[in-house]
Amino acid sequence: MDNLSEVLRHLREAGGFISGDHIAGRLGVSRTAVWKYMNQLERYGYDIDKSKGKGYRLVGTPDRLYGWEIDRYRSGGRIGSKIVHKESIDSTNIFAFKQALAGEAEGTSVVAESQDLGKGRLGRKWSSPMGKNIYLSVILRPSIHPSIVYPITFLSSLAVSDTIEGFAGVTATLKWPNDVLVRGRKISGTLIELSTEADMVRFVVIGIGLNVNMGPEDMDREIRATATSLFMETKKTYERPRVCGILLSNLERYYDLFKREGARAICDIWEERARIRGKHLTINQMGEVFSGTAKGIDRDGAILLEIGGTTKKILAGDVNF
Ligand code: BT5
Repeated sequence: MDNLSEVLRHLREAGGFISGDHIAGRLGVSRTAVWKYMNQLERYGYDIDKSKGKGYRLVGTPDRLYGWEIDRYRSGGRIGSKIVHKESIDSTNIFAFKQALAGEAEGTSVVAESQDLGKGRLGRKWSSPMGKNIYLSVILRPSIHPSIVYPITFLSSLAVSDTIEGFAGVTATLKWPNDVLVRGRKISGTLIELSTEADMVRFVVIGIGLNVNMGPEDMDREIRATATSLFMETKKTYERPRVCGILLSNLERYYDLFKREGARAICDIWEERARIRGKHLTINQMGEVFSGTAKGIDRDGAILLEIGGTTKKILAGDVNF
């Protein structure tokens, strides 16, 4: 892929026509090779003007989450250093999990244009229409005890929330345990899945769904009243590779903090941003309903709820408020 992205870079930097000879010289390949790269780019959906006398000119870029496009907006680092792009897939989490089992390195990320079996938590479905949103899974290999893996969900929500606030100027709110909302509607969710051995985490897959350019007509009926997207909030469409590149960089930043300062640091930031302390919450934990006042977030990501003078610790569930 390297030569191909180099060719693209030259086309972009030229702004107008650039000769095949020039590109061939810079890459140290033949003019025929350059011509083949142009054909390859066209197959990927790039629109290239070819003129016998003047050379090549980039006219259009496809709306696709290709790794080399995402990479233009990433600030380096491990997360996203390798990106696997799929047009359509069952679930990026399922794919990334298999890759991780096969030994794929930390940071490798999987993105897809659509998912047939997009997964939410507890067997729920993640609505994943084609070409509109971001469906991303990242493999992490933190050396931690499984009991503190849960705050990785917070790390993801924080990265999403920074990304959309910085990008679209919307205000994101965090809802325990894994939601990012805008004006009370869900714009993103995270599903983490892990593999453990003995007392260690072998790997974690962070799966993020972020609604970018989806409109009400792209939404399944079940989510029309509860979901939103950047487009719906701002009436603008966004370059998904850019959003994704910035998201990967934000994930890198929070993951670094998690490794350096531990789960508590991430929980503290999340707790503060979610303004959860003192809130009256009703939480449904696998059918059991608890109502009480939130006292904060424990180091393992559990929510502490004061119910009639005693503190109840809840690790998994859904908040209704
Ligand atoms: C989540 O579950 O919020 C986790 C979603 C993770 C999705 C990503 S996409 C990339 C990766 N690959 C996967 O297969 N999954 C991950 P949960 O908290 O259980 O929320 C699920 C609920 O959110 C559903 O029951 C719907 O009510 C709602 N929902 C489904 N699709 C939605 C969407 N696109 N936008 C907003 N809400 C949605």
